[in-house]
Amino acid sequence: MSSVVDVRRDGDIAVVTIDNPPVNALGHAVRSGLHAAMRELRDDASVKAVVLAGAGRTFPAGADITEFGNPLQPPGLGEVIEQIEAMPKPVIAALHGTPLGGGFELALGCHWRVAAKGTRPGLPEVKLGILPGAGGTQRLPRLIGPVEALPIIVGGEPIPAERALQLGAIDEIAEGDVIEAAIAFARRVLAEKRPIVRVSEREDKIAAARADRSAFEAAAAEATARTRGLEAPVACAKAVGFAIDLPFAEGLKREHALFLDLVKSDQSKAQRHLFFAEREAAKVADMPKDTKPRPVVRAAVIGAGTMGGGISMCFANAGIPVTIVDATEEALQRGLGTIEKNYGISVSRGRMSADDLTARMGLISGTTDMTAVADADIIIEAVFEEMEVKRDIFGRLDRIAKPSAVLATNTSYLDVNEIARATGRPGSVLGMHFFSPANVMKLLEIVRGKATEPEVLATAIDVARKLKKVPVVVGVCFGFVGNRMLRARSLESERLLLEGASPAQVDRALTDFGFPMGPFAMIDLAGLDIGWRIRKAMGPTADGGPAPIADQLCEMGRFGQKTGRGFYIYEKGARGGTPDPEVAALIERTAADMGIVRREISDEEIVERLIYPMISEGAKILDEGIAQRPGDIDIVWVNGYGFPVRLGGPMHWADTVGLAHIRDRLRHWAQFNPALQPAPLLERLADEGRGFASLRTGRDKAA
Ligand code: 3H9
Repeated sequence: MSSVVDVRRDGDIAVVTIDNPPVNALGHAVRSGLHAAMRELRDDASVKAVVLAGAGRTFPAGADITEFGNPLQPPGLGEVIEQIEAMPKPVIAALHGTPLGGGFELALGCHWRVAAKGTRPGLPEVKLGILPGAGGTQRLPRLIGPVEALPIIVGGEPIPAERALQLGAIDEIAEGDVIEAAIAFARRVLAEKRPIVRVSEREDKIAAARADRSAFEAAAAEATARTRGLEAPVACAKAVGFAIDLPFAEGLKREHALFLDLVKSDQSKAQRHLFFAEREAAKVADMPKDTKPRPVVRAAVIGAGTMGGGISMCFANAGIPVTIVDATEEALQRGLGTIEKNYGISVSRGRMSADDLTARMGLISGTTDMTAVADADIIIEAVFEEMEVKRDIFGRLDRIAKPSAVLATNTSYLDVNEIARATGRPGSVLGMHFFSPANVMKLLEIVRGKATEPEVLATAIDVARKLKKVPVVVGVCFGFVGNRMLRARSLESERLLLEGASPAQVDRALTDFGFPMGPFAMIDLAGLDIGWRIRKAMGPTADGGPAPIADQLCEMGRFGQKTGRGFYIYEKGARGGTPDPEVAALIERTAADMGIVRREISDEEIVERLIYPMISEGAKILDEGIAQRPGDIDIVWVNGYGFPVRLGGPMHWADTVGLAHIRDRLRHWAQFNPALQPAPLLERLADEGRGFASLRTGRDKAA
């Protein structure tokens, strides 16, 4: 018997259990184990029905992604599923956990599906740049209807068991143990002599779409309207169309052909890289294996401003009570008011119920009395960026907080070690750098100080997961990973203006590249005054280097969207900004004053000069150990700054482009600006013909 597929008997019912931790992925051993077990059970006359289940935390969560890219070892998953569907005796899937991708496809090949409470089935393949390639795009539409199947396949989000039941994707939600419930279901099927239901033979749910495709077409257009250059969502919709237009066997063939094309594509490689990189980014190589996070049942946030408010919302959303402390009653009330208003918007858009709003506001309390944080397990400081203010706060927290509390700062560039030294317990201090708006953005840079204890780090990572963030552990330096690389980009973006580009051209080159927003639209949104104040306080190289245009705009009171003017003009009610001739004239004048002769600049040059320096900075960050792996940098940029997912992040993309090419182009630009000299690590890897991926310490899973 296979070591990953167990068969036991319960009277005349056979229970087949897949046991391949951690998520019962359907790798070669599982597929061949299933294949052999099903053949035996088919031929065993004493077996009247079969229950198929997963051991441990879930029914299979999909094909084994680590096998992608290597030649397939038979039997293929599609073959195993067809074999199960063809069984002459009832096969009932007993689902629990997250039956995803190939796991859900396996369940669709069974004749009935019983699910435990809380099961979340789905077809998330699209997020890996592929489509369900083991019959999912052909069976799900036949089971629940193509219009209903479409968003599940194109969107990739798992659905709650209740919704799956409503749609007919599952047949029963079990009250108690799901395997027992599935066995009882099988006995009922046998007693009632119910005919076996093979989804591939069902036509009833696709008949309407066959007669009139218009509802499906409209749903497909809506589902693929905002795909940002991704191929997989379009292929998913196309494959669902095959279910309507083609006989099952033909549709299956076409689905598989699309799957094979996608799995080879650069986009899918990039997305699979991001899948594994996201899981690795929170792992700390030198953390002792037995490190346990401390329990966090109560949180506190210092500062009721935009960041503090957003962070507090994250805790309330996760069901963790949070106390906000601000110096004045007025600031506190304003902050609490903003939070309530933000939740109100969610309610009015139907994303949240009024009861939820009451419940979440009930978890948030405010005070001007710092001693209220005494019982908090984690305290996050989110006041403005001034070292002295932060040191003062941490000194006070040190006297008030309980000994086991984690003390975190949300600074975006200040020295976490220096902040830690303001306390008598630097081991309890670290950075938790949220991105704005904190209640929306997924990224969380967890900044490990020199003294941060492993347990404290583990607690921050655990809290990040509870807040549904994507944590990336980074080291201390100016701007950490994200803002330090952004700085390399900002430095060049103003130079491009002076040399001949317009803000609109620079922004368009980057949105064409795949960013949701260009650098100047982004500064206008964030406010030009932030960088201006930093440059004034810390010298012109502090924030993105000298910025003569931005500085002059600020002196004119043009702080961006909030003042209606920045690099662009913002008319009331208009969505984006429009170019401003006054800004164009200012740029020309400044260039002339600086003796710069303006010239035609190509979009290609813009991309090279904005993104290659970021990559070079990324190489320095790796060399210094600020980031542990190139994939960590990719996760920061994809989740915090909108780097296009289809390119897999800056470091992965750099490998695709080729490091030798990037080195050569940076050397070329360095003739005009020595700061663009390629980083030593980039030089070395390029000389050796290697990519950043070769630096990975873990096994190269996503290859
Ligand atoms: C597919 O099915 C294609 C078919 O349509 C067609 C075939 C022909 N394979 O996320 P976690 C690892 S495509 C290999 O930390 P959680 C993961 O790397 C697949 N490994 O746990 C991690 O390893 P490590 C469609 C996998 O509880 C460990 O398991 N399915 C796979 O937060 C724990 O994972 C999907 O896209 C896999 N399929 O979340 C589902 N899945 O410990 C992908 C996980 O070494 N998986 N691992 O870092 C998920 O979404 C989440 O892992 C899941 C659990 C929700 C299941």
